[in-house]
Amino acid sequence: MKGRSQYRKGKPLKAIVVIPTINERENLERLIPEILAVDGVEVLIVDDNSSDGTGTLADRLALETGRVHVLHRPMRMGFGTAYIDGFKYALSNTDAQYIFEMDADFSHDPKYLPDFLEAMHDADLVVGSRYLKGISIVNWPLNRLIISKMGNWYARAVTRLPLTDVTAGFKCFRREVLENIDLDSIHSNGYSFQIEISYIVWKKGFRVKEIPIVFVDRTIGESKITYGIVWEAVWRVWSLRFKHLFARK
Ligand SMILES: Nc1nc2c(ncn2[C@@H]2O[C@H](COP(=O)(O)OP(=O)(O)OP(=O)(O)O)[C@@H](O)[C@H]2O)c(=O)[nH]1
Ligand SMILES: [Mg+2]
Repeated sequence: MKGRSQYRKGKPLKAIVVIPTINERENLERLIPEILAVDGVEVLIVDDNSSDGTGTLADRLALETGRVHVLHRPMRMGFGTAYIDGFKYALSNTDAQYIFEMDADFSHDPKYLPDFLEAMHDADLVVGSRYLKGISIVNWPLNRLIISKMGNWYARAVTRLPLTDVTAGFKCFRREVLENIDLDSIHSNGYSFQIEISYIVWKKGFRVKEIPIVFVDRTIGESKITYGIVWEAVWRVWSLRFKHLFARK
């Protein structure tokens, strides 16, 4: 894998936002300037050889801004492994104190980045929840909402993870958290990636906290969710529960 090395000299970087992408050119073009408007924040795009030129756009933004890093992977390999590769890159190539997960499709509004950073003062992982204050999801069809709600209830019942939104994908990790978990032990690749990583962090005894976010369904580009991803989450929570049942915290 190749990528760009650290740009910033002297002052440690406050945060890096890791964004996995498949065909998100139009979204990325608008999203990156909004993220870079936040001081002390850089972006890492993990692109799986998008056919719409997302990777080329990311390279151009890297050159133009000096605050964008790009990891190119040869083919679509799932967003779970994209995050793992992105985290490893962020740990070895930057000195970022905080490492974010974020989707490229504006479901995760960059306006919340300062709220996350504020919440990190007394937490090791902050999760942006769609269910902390009722239901704050805009434009989802009812069936999608029901699947998400039931999935959350089910995964919480099996794992006991104390979060209102266990499949949430807008998150911020303290650097030390990612340094202290075994990233190679994570094998989930879809929704269950989000459940698994929060579960491991919580089981290790780190402080996990939620803040409310309003989640807006994508308006540009196509969803990459498949039935396979949903089914992976259904069985994976049991394997998580059993794997960690006898493990030390
Ligand atoms: N690198 C990489 N990125 C991916 C892959 N699958 C999805 N993504 C990205 O992961 C993020 C989340 O994917 P989405 O399709 O938005 O999934 P979602 O948000 O759960 O589903 P929707 O609400 O339908 O959009 C987006 O930025 C995608 O471009 C993958 O296999 N590799
Ligand atoms: Mg999305």
